[in-house]
Amino acid sequence: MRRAVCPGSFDPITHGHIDIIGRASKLYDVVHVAVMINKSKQGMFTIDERLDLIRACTEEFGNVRIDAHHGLLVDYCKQHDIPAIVKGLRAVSDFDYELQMAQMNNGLTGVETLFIPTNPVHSFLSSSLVKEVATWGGDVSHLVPDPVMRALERKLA
Ligand code: COD
Repeated sequence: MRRAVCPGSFDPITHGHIDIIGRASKLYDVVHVAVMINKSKQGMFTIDERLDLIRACTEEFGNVRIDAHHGLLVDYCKQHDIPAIVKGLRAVSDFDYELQMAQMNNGLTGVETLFIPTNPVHSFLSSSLVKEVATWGGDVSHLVPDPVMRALERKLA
């Protein structure tokens, strides 16, 4: 069984994330989506809310498993026998940090990182910008799926 993990904060999941998860789900038998818990970073959505939104937005793929993990990504990979991390790359600005993480993770346990280039229509898209624009009343309905849009409206009401 070929497994990979798409890790992230997913606060909240956007069309950019979903595009990468969907493309990974065609390449692997099972794709784990792991919400990495960072206790020093206060998110807009709780971990449970993020998991529910990811579940609602990835059901269509049929081979996606959703988890939360506190700790190192390489430990999550070890626990679930996952040899590959799949990440999306938006721009050169992503590359520097992603390369460092990929090399660190590979040095720690030998896990490989594979990069999928973002769909150009999502190259400017991040969860942070979605939250900022939505907080100030801007329309983000084209950037996130309906369940996320409804959850944002409830949060910001
Ligand atoms: N298009 C394509 N891909 C996208 C887009 C987009 N518009 N937006 C996001 N992505 C992809 C990127 O691959 C990104 O890496 C991933 O989705 C997740 O994005 P975010 O913003 O939800 O999550 P990040 O960047 O905050 O996630 C960082 C991690 C949580 C993955 C990282 O910090 C981590 O692995 N932490 C665990 C602790 C650990 O192991 N630390 C040591 C690292 S060496």
